[in-house]
Amino acid sequence: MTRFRLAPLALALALVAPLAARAQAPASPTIAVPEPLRGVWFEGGCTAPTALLALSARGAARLPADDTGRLLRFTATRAQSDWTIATARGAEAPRLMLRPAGDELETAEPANKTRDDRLPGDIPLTRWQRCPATPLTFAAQGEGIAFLGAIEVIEAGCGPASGNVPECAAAIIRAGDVSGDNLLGTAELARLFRGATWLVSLQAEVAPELSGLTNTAGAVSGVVAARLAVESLDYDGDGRLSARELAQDRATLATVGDPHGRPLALERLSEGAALMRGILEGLLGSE
Ligand SMILES: [Ca+2]
Repeated sequence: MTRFRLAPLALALALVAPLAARAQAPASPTIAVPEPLRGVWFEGGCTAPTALLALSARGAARLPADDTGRLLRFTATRAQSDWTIATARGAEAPRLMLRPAGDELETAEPANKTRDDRLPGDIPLTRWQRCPATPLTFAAQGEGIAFLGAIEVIEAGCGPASGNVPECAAAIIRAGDVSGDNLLGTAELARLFRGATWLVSLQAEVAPELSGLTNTAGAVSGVVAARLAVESLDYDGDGRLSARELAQDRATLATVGDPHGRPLALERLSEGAALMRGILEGLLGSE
């Protein structure tokens, strides 16, 4: 549980720090699920589907209605006959095969040891359909599914391929801005944090009902982390974060200082109260 409470805070830190150092190798434009296949698919009809499959450009989340879900984040895709074979991160480099079947989608999940040139072989195929409206069973997964795409926008803007702070800040705004004002308010940030919590718990193959979305602690900590982020960075006090505020002190690494004064004993400044006391004592020359 602790992990889920910490996840939004971890993301808060990730959002306000340049992500370049944390990101993976630059994504090649060829690593992509074909656009017509992206979006949300259902297995077992639209009234009472048994599973949901969400496909983003570089990821897949499979969510059975009554079991633990699975997250795949792709590092490579390639075409083989009418299939797209996507290979995901992970020690066993799991693969997901996808192909259109009329208006529907067919998938296959090969065993780890099956060679690519033997695919799909006799693996059972799963058929998925689009539904005109979200079946209620999966309504609570919506923010997480949205974040599956949002994290890719952030990665594209913050990875080493772009690698500069203004682009990273703009990508974070783009990923999280719901209202279209190009700013992030508390609710928009909390939504990102809840989505991140969902993704982290899915990655850990934890049951969806334990994920941050439906878990009170996770949801509350998302709001707390969002308030913290807004209060920490909202320099103009409008209650929302702009790309400029996100990039403040990061876009331009600047320090000015003052030639007067003398160094305080920094080891005494490690806590908030000590900080104030240390500064006052330092100013008063009693350190
Ligand atoms: Ca602001």
